[in-house]
Amino acid sequence: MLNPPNSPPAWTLAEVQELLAAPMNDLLYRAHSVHREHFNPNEIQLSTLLSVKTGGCPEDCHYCPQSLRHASDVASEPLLPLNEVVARAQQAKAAGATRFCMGAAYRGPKERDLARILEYIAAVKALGLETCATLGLLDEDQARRLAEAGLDYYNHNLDTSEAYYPEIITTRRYADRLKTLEHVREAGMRVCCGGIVGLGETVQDRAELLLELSRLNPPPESVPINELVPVPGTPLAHAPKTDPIDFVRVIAVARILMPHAHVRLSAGRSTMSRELQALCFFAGANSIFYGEKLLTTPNNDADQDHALFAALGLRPEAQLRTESRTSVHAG
Ligand code: SAM
Ligand code: DTB
Ligand code: SF4
Repeated sequence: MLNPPNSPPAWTLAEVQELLAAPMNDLLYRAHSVHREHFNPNEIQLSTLLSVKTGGCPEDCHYCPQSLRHASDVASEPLLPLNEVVARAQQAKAAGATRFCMGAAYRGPKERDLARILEYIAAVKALGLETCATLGLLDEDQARRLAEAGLDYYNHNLDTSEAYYPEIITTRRYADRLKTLEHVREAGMRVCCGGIVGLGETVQDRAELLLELSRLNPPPESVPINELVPVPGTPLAHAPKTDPIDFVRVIAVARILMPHAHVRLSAGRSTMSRELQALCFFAGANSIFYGEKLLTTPNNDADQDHALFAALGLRPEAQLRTESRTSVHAG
């Protein structure tokens, strides 16, 4: 699908760089204004993650504890049984999540595993949850089958700029990721695509990533902005911590460039103060990963998050709306 004729003009790299460098109050004011135009500023969407296939990944992403090539403590485990995935999705729904995201440590899914993943998707969707999966590279046929099974979103991150990508991942190309995103779109699924801040990238790399995300046509419906979780044993274990102000700038610019997207404050949240998270929400983040674990690393626990929502007057997006949108009712 092409941009409609009345869509706003595309951003240039210089403009995005200017936004990232703008006086903070100007940037926050602008991002928050865009946010209010398109969303209820006091509502937040909750996605729960489950690693359905952990570790043993052949790729070499320098940030990732699940790569076979790094000496992290994450062991390789087999694909989870269907009943375990359904039980975890039921727990996520009972805790208030509206979306359940299943992650697998693959370069791309193998046929035998895909058959079981298609079963997960149908079963999770039947609970009245939105479904999301992140399984690495897909071909056209795999994307079509995932969509047919009821997959609402596919998460596939660009992670960083095209120029910096080979410094972080050498086992696949940026173009491979873009191709998978095309297959996901052609199959009719919604796209969840974002990146990581703190990989040693420059501000220009951040601008290029944000621009690339905004130029996906159409832009992603969900944009996860991760802060690197430095995991012992990975090549980025000792990467310097990102300045929190610079992290908020990335959130704000994502909001301005992709006004209709849910911008997700993603990995890294467990080491962020409540005040920093509040600033991210003001800058336009309106989604989080919810539940005590991301894929292999800890996340904030639900009680902490509810206390934060109460302090900020934030309301989780209602499940009811999800159910009416998907026309599936809880069993
Ligand atoms: N294997 C599939 C792939 O890479 O597309 C799906 C799972 S992979 C773990 C999903 C995403 O998690 C990556 O694209 C990356 O953005 C994020 N991620 C992985 N390790 C991370 C870390 N240590 N810190 C922050 N984000 C991380
Ligand atoms: C995304 O952008 N972040 C999530 C999800 N998509 C799959 C993953 C974060 C992983 C953090 C490291 C870990 O827990 O293994
Ligand atoms: Fe594998 Fe995904 Fe981790 Fe890369 S990010 S090593 S592809 S699990």
